[in-house]
Amino acid sequence: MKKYIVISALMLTILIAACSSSEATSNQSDEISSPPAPAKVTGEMKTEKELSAQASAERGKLVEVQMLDGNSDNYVYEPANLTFAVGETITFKITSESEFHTFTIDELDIYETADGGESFEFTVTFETPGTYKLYCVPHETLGMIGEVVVQ
Ligand SMILES: [Cu+2]
Repeated sequence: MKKYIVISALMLTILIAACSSSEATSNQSDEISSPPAPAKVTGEMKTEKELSAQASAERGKLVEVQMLDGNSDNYVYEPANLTFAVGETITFKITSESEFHTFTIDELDIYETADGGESFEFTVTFETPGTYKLYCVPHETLGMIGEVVVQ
């Protein structure tokens, strides 16, 4: 008796499947004839060249400043006088000869440092015209000063 019920249940399932199979088939062919629309790509695709151009635009012009101390009583920035245009973006590469130095401009909230023999890079966009004093915190009194003019 149990077996009979199981079999008739099976038959019923097959019947239902057979009845709806034509619908299923037509659904399937619909899917094949009209594949889903491709996913939309949002944002701009950029080539590596464009990306590196963008990166260098953000970095602006590279300006190297040596922070010299080799002649122990002569602490200097080289160059010590720098002039930039308002709105100009500059990436500074400061390189210390052999001691710890700072590249400090109080009015512009710039306080960057380099250990002896090391370089450090940072990017600044000059927004306000003016004449700014550059100095090295440990060596200001020894004359390690400079001037940054933004005009
Ligand atoms: Cu110094």
